[in-house]
Amino acid sequence: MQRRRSSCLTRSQVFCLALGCVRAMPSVAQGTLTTPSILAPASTPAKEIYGLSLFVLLITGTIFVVVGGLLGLVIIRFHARKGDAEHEPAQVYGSTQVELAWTVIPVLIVVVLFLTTARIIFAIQGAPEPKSALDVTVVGHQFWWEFRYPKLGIVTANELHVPVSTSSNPEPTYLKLLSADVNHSFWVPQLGGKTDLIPNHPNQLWIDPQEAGLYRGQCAQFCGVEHALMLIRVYVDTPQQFAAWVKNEQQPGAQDPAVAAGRRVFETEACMNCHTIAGTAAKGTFDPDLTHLMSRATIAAGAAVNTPENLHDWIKDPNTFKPGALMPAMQLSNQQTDEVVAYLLTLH
Ligand code: HEC
Ligand SMILES: [Cu+2]
Repeated sequence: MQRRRSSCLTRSQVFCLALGCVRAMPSVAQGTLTTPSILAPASTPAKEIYGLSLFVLLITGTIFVVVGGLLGLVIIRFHARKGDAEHEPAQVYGSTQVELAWTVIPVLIVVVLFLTTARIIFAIQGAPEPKSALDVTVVGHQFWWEFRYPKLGIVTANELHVPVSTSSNPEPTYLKLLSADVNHSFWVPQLGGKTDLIPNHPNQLWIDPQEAGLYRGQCAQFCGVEHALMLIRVYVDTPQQFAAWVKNEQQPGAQDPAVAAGRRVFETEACMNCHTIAGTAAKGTFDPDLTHLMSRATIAAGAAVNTPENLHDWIKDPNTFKPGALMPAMQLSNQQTDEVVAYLLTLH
């Protein structure tokens, strides 16, 4: 069981941080993973942004080579040599042609960069939402994600499921971004650009992942103590997988009489003031919906793998693997903790 990530970074990880990619960063709950790199886009907006960054790199790279080359040439060819007369070279002042050239050329370059960037921003933001699109409302919370599917009647947390969107069967997902508290930022590098979740200012983001798989991301806006463990997992499902997931999520919570003791703990120890389990008296909407807790691979926004031991440790004291998490340590006895975990384990 991996509890805390190592605090020292390797040189490649520091390099990655500097580049803004989460590439070789350590992560719990690995499984089958794609690399969360901006260099491997898998959805139209991410591809457009990647293309734009290559274009900008090409232009700025060319400027670097030309300026650096000229500088090198001048240093080598015209440096002072032994025996040179000790007087200043001819001073040229006020050449209209030179001044025009170094004003007009940079202005043209900036205009080109501005127009290409603006074109891509408008093309992405202005893309009309097709009828086949899936709507999801994303609510950022300190330090986890709420995902609501209004048309499907589903509420879940931290692990977003969306269908794959192919050219023959386009099914993009439109995310409405809200915040319950402070500013957050939704960023799954392979699927789209960073977009902020701002209180009282709904934002929108769309993705159309073209290959099934698991895509990772994280909150990209400092939002408080545990910001670093506010991870995102996007499961891009095949149509069959997605239909099966939707069907399961639409069921009410399990009602297994064998775990009635645990359910009682849940309903009497304040858990239900914060959490919902559909089909029971637990209707708290402040914190993650637990109706289908066991359908998730991780808990606490990717901070730990969803195992019985980790659930136990989490309920004993959430600070064990997520210092600063806003769930209180509930001071349950060991027996109560075991009972409530046994109950949670039935919530498939
Ligand atoms: C004051 C509100 C509050 C109470 C009371 C509370 N929780 Fe939580 N719970 C939270 C918050 C907030 C999170 C999300 C923390 C995070 O990921 O940063 C959470 C997360 C969880 C998770 C992980 C869910 C997921 O998918 O990540 C489980 C399981 C859980 N709580 C179980 C319980 C149980 C069992 C009790 C009662 C013994 C309980 N909680 C009481 C606020 C609460
Ligand atoms: Cu955040």
